[in-house]
Amino acid sequence: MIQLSILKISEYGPWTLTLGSDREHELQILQASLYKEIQNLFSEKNCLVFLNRADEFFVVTNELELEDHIQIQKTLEKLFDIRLTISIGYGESPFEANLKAYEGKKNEIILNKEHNIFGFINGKSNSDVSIMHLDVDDLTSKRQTNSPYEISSMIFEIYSKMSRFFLKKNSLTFFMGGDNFMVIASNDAKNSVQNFIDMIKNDDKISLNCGIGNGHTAREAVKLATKSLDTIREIRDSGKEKPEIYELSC
Ligand SMILES: Nc1nc2c(ncn2[C@@H]2O[C@H](COP(=O)(O)OP(=O)(O)OP(=O)(O)O)[C@@H](O)[C@H]2O)c(=O)[nH]1
Ligand SMILES: [Mg+2]
Repeated sequence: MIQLSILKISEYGPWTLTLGSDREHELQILQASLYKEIQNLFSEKNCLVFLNRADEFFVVTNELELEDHIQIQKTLEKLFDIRLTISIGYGESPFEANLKAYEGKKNEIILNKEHNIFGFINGKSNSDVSIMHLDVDDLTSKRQTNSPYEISSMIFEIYSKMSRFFLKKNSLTFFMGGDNFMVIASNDAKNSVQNFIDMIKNDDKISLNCGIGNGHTAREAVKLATKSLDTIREIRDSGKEKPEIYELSC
């Protein structure tokens, strides 16, 4: 069972207008500061925050209770002028958890009124999460013949395909920076990642490596996914034939 908490800035649109037209730099600074603080607070509790469109945050919050969310909200309320709404959901697949969080907010299922928390809490029961860490094999050599902007365009094209492919498997894909992607994965997604790697190899002539991690908390799963990816690199760099997928469980 995976638990997701979605943090969104409350009434952000109208608030941005109060800053006047010369506001973009301020919004960028606010969004970056918020992200830093939110990642700090949740990672201390063994969660990981995934940045979604810069003003919304998806957090894998396996094993967190309502009280943990209240504590974090209190800290954020002290630090920032703006307020955040938290919608929490859980499910067998990451997409289901996202739907449940969405419904919790839409139907105003209040978990804590004072701190704007809605939805459904799973907490510590039956907590499992799988993360896939995908990365372009040898992006460095592509930089010899492609300019920085061309590389970015290529990366975002892969991101778009990855998001569409894994959404069909009830899974959520996030771009982590550089040539790194993470998928909060269902079993179906893990079972079909070879098909995705083959598709990108055929259509775009790009090789991907995929490390998979399974844990009880997000940080545990992410750590194992990255360790799996690094293991693929170690096998490759030792001169042996590398696997494209490697999986570790706690
Ligand atoms: N988010 C994230 N970014 C990383 C990580 N490791 C490297 N990066 C970023 O990814 C960029 C590309 O680095 P690499 O993937 O190591 O370069 P590469 O030539 O593709 O090498 P291989 O992946 O080993 O084939 C770096 O410049 C960093 O910006 C990571 O674990 N997480
Ligand atoms: Mg790479």
